[in-house]
Amino acid sequence: EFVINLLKHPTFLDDTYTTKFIDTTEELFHFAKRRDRATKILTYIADISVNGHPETAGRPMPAAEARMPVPPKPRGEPVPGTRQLLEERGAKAVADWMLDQKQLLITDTSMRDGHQSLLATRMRSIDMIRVAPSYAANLPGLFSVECWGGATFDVAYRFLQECPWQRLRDIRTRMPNLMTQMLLRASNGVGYTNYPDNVVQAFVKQAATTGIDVFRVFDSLNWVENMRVAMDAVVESGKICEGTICYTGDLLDPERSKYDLKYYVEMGKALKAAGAHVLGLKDMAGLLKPASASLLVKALKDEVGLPIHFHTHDTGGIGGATILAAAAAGVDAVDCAMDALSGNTSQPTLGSVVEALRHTPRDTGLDIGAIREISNYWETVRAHYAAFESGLQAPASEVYLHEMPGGQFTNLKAQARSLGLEERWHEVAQTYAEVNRMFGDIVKVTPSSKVVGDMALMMVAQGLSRAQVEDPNVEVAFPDSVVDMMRGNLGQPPGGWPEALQRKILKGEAPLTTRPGASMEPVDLEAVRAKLSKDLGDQPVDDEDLNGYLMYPKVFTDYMSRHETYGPVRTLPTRTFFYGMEPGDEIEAEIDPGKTLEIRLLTLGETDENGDVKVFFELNGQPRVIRVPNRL
Ligand code: BTN
Ligand code: 3PY
Ligand code: ZN
Repeated sequence: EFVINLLKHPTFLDDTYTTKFIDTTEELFHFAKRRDRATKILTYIADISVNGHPETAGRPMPAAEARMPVPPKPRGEPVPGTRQLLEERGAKAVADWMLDQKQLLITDTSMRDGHQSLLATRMRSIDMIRVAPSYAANLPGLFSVECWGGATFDVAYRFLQECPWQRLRDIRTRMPNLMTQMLLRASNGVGYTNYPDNVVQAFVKQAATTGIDVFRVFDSLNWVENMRVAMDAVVESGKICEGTICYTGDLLDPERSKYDLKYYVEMGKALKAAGAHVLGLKDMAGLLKPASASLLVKALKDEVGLPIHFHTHDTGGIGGATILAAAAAGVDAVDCAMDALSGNTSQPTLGSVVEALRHTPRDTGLDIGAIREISNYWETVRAHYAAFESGLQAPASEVYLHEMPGGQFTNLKAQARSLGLEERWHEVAQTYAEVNRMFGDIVKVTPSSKVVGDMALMMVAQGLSRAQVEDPNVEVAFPDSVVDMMRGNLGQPPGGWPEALQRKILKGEAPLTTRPGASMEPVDLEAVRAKLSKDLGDQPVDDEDLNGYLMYPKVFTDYMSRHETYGPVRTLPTRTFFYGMEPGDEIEAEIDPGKTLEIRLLTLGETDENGDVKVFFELNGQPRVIRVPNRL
């Protein structure tokens, strides 16, 4: 009956259907057994209300008085911004325009790196989508809004039970004048491993179609050779290719001459030759010191000639000073996070950078009142994510020892906690630094940073020293990720891998020294689509779903099967999503534009002899009872 309803539906006949169409077209489900979306959502709320959400169990709760976040009122219609420049004149014109600007251009990272670095990437789409119109109307002078990519892609499917593509589409339509920006791990896509070239190409094409304007492309070992496929795909899409240098080490330290000015300038030139419109300078750990920023930015400006977009983290507490030094040296654009999502392992504070530059030649021209209003919104949003706060109390100079990326720091700390190593955190940090030296002093950023972290945790847990690990006579069981990296599967670092250690780890196996993608067969995309469609019970699979599956097969199909049970839970308020409802609570969920469910939880029954609980709701004024198992 479902199939017949589908075949008869005008949109299906139209040929514009997708799996989202099925999800959002309720009349298809008007037949026996298949539960409607409202029932699915009530089932989710009932389950969470009875059993709690597995991710927030035992974690701090939001304050009882945490209010529903209210976005600032958009002040009129959005005026044209960078997005129109890109649409009308193209990527090269945007780059030329950047070079012509006197003001420092600002990217807001709150919707990606901000929460990735402070709240374990757990921010839900609804909290972003609701404020997007305020960004468009009140801050039309922003250079871009980083809102996609990095870790947000798999976390959306895996932990938030929502579709990352839908998030992008919803943000894009509500911010028609601002460029959206994503972080792309070159051949590693938005994953942790090297994908076949045609998978990377398909992913970039889809991201551009769904709504990304600026692609920041980096490689976790700074290997330009391994960035070309992704960069070419971005250029081909007509969007902005920000070819990116990852900064590591210490530019002024004569003892660490591997990453010196010459190294970065050469890489900048190679990225320009590879087609970059903009040169990204990505200081993922927050290691670039103000004096080094002056030198580096000047050298890159003079010798490469592309506009430079600088990204840093405030982990050590002087990120703002580095931004000001970079601005004085002529950097074109910088990343900041809105005040309430800034500082510590996140980006420096947007409002404070704007204030610091006011009435100077680099005055950003951004409206500080609008910034404060949006930051106040983020402050109330953040209160609902108390469960995901890291507890980090202060910035620390220890970052110059361990060199962990801001996005990894709190994650690794949580991993250490789960292994019972929390008390020994500073030892983990010290060991992380030693592993880096042992691996030959490499760039540490996803996924290479994860490999260094895995090795460090293993050494601390097993009490192994660097000398023991390097000793050919001591048997060591290396983590899989370490073996994989030494095999050459993440590519080559400058100067290659330390040979003796690599030999010990590979036990005689010959490593790959060429680009991993060059020896991977292309994936037969239509065959994968057909198989996925079959696995999903003959649902049509659109390009977005196909690309989600290609990045993360199991994460995607798990998401789809939970979606079948719980429906569009992305539309629930964040407090309800993580904590359910209490008797007397009333919420709204807009499951389609203009179609809103009004949900009241009346009461929770006793657990019956089967271990089930009846939960009594009112749905749009009508009584509904949902039975869920009590698993506590
Ligand atoms: C997630 O992916 O972790 C969040 C989505 C739902 C998990 C559901 S919530 C109700 C039920 N209880 C659990 O412990 N898991 C599922
Ligand atoms: C990511 O790849 O997710 C990062 O944030 C790297 O800095
Ligand atoms: Zn970052």
